[in-house]
Amino acid sequence: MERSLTLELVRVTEAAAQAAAKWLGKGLKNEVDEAGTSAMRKVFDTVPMRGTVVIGEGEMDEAPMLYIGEKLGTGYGPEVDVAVDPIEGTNIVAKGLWNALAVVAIADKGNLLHAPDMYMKKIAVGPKVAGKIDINYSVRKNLEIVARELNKDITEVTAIVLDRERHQDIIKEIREAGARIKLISDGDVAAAINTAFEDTGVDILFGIGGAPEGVLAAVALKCLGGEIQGILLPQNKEEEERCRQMGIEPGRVLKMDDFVKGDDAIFAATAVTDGELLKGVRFHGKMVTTESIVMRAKTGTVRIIKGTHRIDKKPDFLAENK
Ligand code: VTB
Repeated sequence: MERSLTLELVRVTEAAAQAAAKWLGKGLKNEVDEAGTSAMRKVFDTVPMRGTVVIGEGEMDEAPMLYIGEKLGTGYGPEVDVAVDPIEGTNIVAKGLWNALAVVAIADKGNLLHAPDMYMKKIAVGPKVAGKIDINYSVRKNLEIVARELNKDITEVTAIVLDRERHQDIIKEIREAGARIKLISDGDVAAAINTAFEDTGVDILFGIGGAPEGVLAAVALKCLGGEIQGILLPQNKEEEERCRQMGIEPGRVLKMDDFVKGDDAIFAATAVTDGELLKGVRFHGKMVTTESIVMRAKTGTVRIIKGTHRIDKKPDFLAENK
């Protein structure tokens, strides 16, 4: 896959983040999603690739854009699988909270797990702990491993968990083990990425989130040398059947290579709102600033890119303040 695609993908996430950021704090999550999705879709038309959406906004009959199976790109260039979450954390943006991202990942055709939209139990860590944890160990045992590998006392280890009723037991176990917790309202992709950066103060992600978000996090962690493990949690017979059709028996632990085969994959994300790693979109009259991360698994190059955008010189869909 051409390395030049890395920068092309940042343009895609920058556009989605800028469009969605206009809706910050308005309490309108559908509008956040529509703005991000439509801006992302338009920029994809300019990317030199032959992409097919494998993780997107829904099935063809339920999503107008970026639906599963949709073809993206100019129609020239490499054939790739595309996973998108135009705005990971629409609620976050609607409330003006932390860590909403516009996210895209691509890999050689056939290499991304086509995870259906269902729940997945996850555990994720950064490079120093990768290869050491096990989703089937107890929470305490995994925390002890993190403490050992990071050379910390367990009381200094910080776990990040979605603030949900279903996580009461995990939260209890983390507290009983003496570790620290960050509870988040949404955004477990950013949470998983943050485990790979010491500065963020986040060491391990536990809990149940969306399976598509698990695949996006896996591409990012592959680039960063971290690790995610997941178990699909079908909620009914139909979801169980979908797992079987994919060749995944319920309960099977998905490892890095199940999420993304090989290492020819690229991940890009732009912050819509502020987070531990990236600053959110800022508006300064005709200028908009963005912060993005883009990385390539093959080389392990990680770039944090600050962008300054002149909206008066942009296509109409990005230049409402023109
Ligand atoms: C998580 C979170 C997402 O969905 O995956 C969550 O990271 C899981 O679903 O930002 P529930 O909201 O049902 O718990 C999001 O919140 C939204 O996609």
